[in-house]
Amino acid sequence: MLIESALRRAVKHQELEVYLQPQVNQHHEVVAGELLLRWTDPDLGSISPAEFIPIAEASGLIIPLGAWVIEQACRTLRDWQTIDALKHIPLAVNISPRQFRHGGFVTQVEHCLREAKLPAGMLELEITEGMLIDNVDVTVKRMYKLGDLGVRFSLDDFGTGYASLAYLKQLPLYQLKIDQSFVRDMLTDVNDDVITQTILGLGRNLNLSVIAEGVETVKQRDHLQAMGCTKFQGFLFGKPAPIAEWQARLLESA
Ligand code: G
Ligand code: G
Ligand code: MN
Ligand code: NA
Repeated sequence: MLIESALRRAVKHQELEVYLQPQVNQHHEVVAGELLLRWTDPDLGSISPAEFIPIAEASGLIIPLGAWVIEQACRTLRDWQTIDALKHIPLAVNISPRQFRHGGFVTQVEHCLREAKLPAGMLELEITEGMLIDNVDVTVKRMYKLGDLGVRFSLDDFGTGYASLAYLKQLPLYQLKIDQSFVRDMLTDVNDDVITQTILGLGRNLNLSVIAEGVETVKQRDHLQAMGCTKFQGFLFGKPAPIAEWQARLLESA
């Protein structure tokens, strides 16, 4: 309750921050970014989204908060359209189930995209398998509507949920994100290695992009690359940092 009221105030006064974590190709070039919320309360200190997102979901605060993150994404993308070194970098936003199911969601995204005048494919939404269990028909319809607006979808934490593989061919998906738990244990646990390999094969056969998350070591990167993985995200390539900080770094290295 304490966290909820502090969060309510923080959302109202826009006191949360949006961080960016880069996603790279096999040449370590930044090809996209994921936006991740950060929140430091003056009294409670820094609170992880793993803790406050579920509270935002349960309380409904995720609706204004989630809308704000999408707005930040579209604004950043709009600014980047005028900068050659940045204009080809799409941004991904994590979408929680309640946010996606909210009646105004498609209209909100449409509005942000229209204001920012973005080329198709620049805004990516990360959804989880959990979203594909209830009300699948509504979810699929909504995904196609958003897809028509030029939005791309990634399936986050792939392999950890309960969704049926049959959905992979029904949904307008662009990418699978191999959950970081598989990448973390891949080199020591043969099961995680086989699962990682299987997801990469699934992507190849279904014509979906696949990105490995949580890549922390060169050994993990090399092993993933040997299995045909061409997209990576993790501390090895860059930690989440404020958008402005990554923007400066990207311009420096351009
Ligand atoms: O960045 P970090 O690993 O601390 O994030 C923890 C969890 O919070 C992850 O599951 C991540 O997807 C989630 N998260 C971070 N930012 C957002 C956001 O803007 N919206 C939603 N729905 N989840 C987020
Ligand atoms: O659930 P989702 O995949 O959106 O969450 C991503 C989370 O993973 C973020 O909180 C981010 O801070 C964290 N993360 C990103 N890269 C790494 C990494 O290399 N190692 C670990 N342990 N966590 C990471
Ligand atoms: Mn994510
Ligand atoms: Na993930």
